[in-house]
Amino acid sequence: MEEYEALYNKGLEMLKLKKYDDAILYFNKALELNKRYKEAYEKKGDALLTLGRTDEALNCFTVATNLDPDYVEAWEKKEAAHLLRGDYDDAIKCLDNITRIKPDDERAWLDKGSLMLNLHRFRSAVECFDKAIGINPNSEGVVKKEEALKHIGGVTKREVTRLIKKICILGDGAVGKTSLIRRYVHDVFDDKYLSTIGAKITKKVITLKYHGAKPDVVLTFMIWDIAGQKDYNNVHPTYYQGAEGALVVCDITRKETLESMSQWVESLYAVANKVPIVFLANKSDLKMQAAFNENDMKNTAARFKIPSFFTSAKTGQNVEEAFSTIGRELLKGEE
Ligand code: G3D
Ligand code: MG
Repeated sequence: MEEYEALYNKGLEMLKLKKYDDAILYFNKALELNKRYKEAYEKKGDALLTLGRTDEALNCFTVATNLDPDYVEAWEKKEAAHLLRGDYDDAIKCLDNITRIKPDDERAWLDKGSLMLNLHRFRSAVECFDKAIGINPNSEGVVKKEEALKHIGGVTKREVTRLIKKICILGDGAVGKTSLIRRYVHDVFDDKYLSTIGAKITKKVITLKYHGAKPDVVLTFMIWDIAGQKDYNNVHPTYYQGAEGALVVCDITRKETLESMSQWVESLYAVANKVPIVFLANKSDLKMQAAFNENDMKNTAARFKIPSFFTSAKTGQNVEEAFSTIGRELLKGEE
């Protein structure tokens, strides 16, 4: 093995241990020995992104895509970084490259179409969905295209406000955090970002309609899933940095998961001030095995003046409501 590869592997190990600064040092050393080491740029970008150093991360991904214009993972991460900054046009340029590299990938066209749809670029959205349908006639692009076509012709384009918000999903292990995100984000499911560092960012764009009373709001959630951390003592503070809201989840079949909710709140508040939170008592489909009741949940939530829901990632109960509630709470800060 070449020395730069050994250094790169060291960097990967540091990422796994969540020692992001050390990881960056190793990637830098590897890059000193091999200036064209695109993987090292990409992984260094991951570490920087986790540390909230989005601009520097963006530089790394840009170097990686310059070194290899067909480096699809780097384009995908660059897209995520642009979305974090709210640079939609730059994100679209990344998607253009992804569909150039993978012209037969239905998912890539659906992703691009969904972003276009949410940006109210309906004609471009239709073109993307047509591509997806060309690859797979039963594609979900069929329904999406209908949706885009409804807006073309007749409908005057309304003004919209665009916002991007980072939210974290917290709670003890196995309460259903990842399942809730999967249930919620069924259309655009991008869980490939940052898989090397035990965090996943999933994006979801929603439109909050005000029926002409004021501009509609296109809200992009960047949902950070705290993967692999079993309790609040093990979470790296960078996960919380820049978070503007959170969902704190417990499992109705295990009372101890309810009891640790306040600690999750405290550990978030310590880094991200008093951002809006919604409490979720998940697995509500398992009523027979419930270890606490609605009052216990309300009491815990009332202590922090936090809204609460009983949800089920399995049946979908209250999942949309939970996310739209945190969405509306986030917007209160904008008005
Ligand atoms: P986590 O991300 O909080 O660690 P996961 O939790 O989303 O990985 O879920 C942990 C387990 O709980 C999974 O079971 C998942 O299927 C299950 N689960 C999540 N939400 C619900 C729910 O609402 N109802 C029921 N009945 N089960 C749920 P496995 O067996 O795959 O580990
Ligand atoms: Mg999980």
